[in-house]
Amino acid sequence: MAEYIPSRTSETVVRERQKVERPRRYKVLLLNDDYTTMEFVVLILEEVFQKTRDEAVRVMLNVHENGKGVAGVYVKDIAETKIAATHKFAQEHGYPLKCGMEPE
Ligand code: TYC
Repeated sequence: MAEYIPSRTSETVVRERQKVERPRRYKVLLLNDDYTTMEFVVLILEEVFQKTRDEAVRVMLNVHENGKGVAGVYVKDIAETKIAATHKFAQEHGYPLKCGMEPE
């Protein structure tokens, strides 16, 4: 939107107002599988997604029962970093745990 600002002289200064948009956010979705232990998923939710133990157990059980669930909502870079950390941590411990992301 153009904003007309009278200057001290007789000219008129036109300043383009920048549109400041909230960065798009992404849901990080945790996927269920038959091999990763419940305790390990809870640990991931505590360590990577900064959940309390109660929240972590609730999210893990939701994923276990429904096949997938939201571990957290973040801007793109952070979501990607958390997914990479989850996959690395799981792989290092021999678990097939997977997660992905989708726009909020
Ligand atoms: N279904 C797993 C089990 O019974 C537990 C689990 C929960 C695995 C959530 C992955 O994202 C997951 N051991």
